[in-house]
Amino acid sequence: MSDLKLFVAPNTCARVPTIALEEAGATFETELIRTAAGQQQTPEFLAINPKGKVPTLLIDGAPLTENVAILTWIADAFPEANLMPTASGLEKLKQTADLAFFSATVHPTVTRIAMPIKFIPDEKASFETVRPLGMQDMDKIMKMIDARLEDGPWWYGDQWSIVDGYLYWVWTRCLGVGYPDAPFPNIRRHRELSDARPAVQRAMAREEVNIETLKAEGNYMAPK
Ligand SMILES: N[C@@H](CCC(=O)N[C@@H](CS)C(=O)NCC(=O)O)C(=O)O
Repeated sequence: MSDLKLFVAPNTCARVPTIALEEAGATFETELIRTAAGQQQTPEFLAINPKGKVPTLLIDGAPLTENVAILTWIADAFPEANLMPTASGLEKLKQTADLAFFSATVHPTVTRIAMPIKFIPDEKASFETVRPLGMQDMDKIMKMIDARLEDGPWWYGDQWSIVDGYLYWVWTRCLGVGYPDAPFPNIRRHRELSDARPAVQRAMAREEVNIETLKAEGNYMAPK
């Protein structure tokens, strides 16, 4: 059994591997990175991940970065947890495409909605321009995802997978900054079912502890 440490920050995409590890029943430690205070850019953290990002998973002390790789590693390391449907050849590559879709298409759209200030260094202007355009693109994405879940409840039908963990993070992140859920009944159902999963609850409880720590330190940046 590998020694696992996951570098995390609340509300970020580090929620996805946290859920995956909880679903796998893994024994793991999380370490909070204070992103609002710039801890991801310190020499100590950059020595672990030169990209200065969470999540980063230390596997027996060796860092693995990028959600697509981290989630794939977790699924392979805990086969009995069935975190992805069994597949090979083209079907396996389609699963990689699903993870890459969330990482490379949906996540950057989340950033435009949730952190528009990253694109225009004027908060008011960013809320008035970047966010609405991000919302428009997100509507197209969510419409497609909602249609995919019609026969659900999960991305791959009856079987929960780490793609569902990814959707859960994206969706909750969007709702946290006022994205409307009314037009997407199947994603709403997905969220309710996800909230009821003990592993998701344990992952969110870990985040809650970190939020309280950040608040106590004055380092918490609430979504707005
Ligand atoms: N492509 C990376 C993206 C990682 C990423 O953007 N992480 C964000 C949090 S969601 C982060 O660390 N932000 C801190 C920063 O950019 O300073 C992945 O999928 O793992």
